[in-house]
Amino acid sequence: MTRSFLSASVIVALIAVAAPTATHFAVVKSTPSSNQTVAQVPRRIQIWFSQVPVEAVSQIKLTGADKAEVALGKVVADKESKSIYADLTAALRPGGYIVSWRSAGDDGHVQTGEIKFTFTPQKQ
Ligand SMILES: [Cu+2]
Repeated sequence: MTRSFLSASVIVALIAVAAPTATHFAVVKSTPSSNQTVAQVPRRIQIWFSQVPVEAVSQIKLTGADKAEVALGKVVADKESKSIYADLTAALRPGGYIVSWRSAGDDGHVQTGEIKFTFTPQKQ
């Protein structure tokens, strides 16, 4: 076996492994968006995915810079828009926040991720 044949085989194998990931359950967009600075408290945290999210395993958690969890309303999975969302009922202090989400798509594999945003109220 020549070296070039071997590396070609390795590349083919890597593509074969990587291919299913391309169609995997993934975040399409969110509000707030990743690394966004918002001037007003968002009324709702919403994350859109590439597949219909499974409500039973869907979670949204919001934590502040002090690691304190911010209360959110019930997490809803919307089939039509392929999104999950939760309404924000509490007031936010200015600062950095992390949205931690958990959900699954067609193959049922639970995925997790984080979306960071910053709340900087506009000075009056
Ligand atoms: Cu999967």
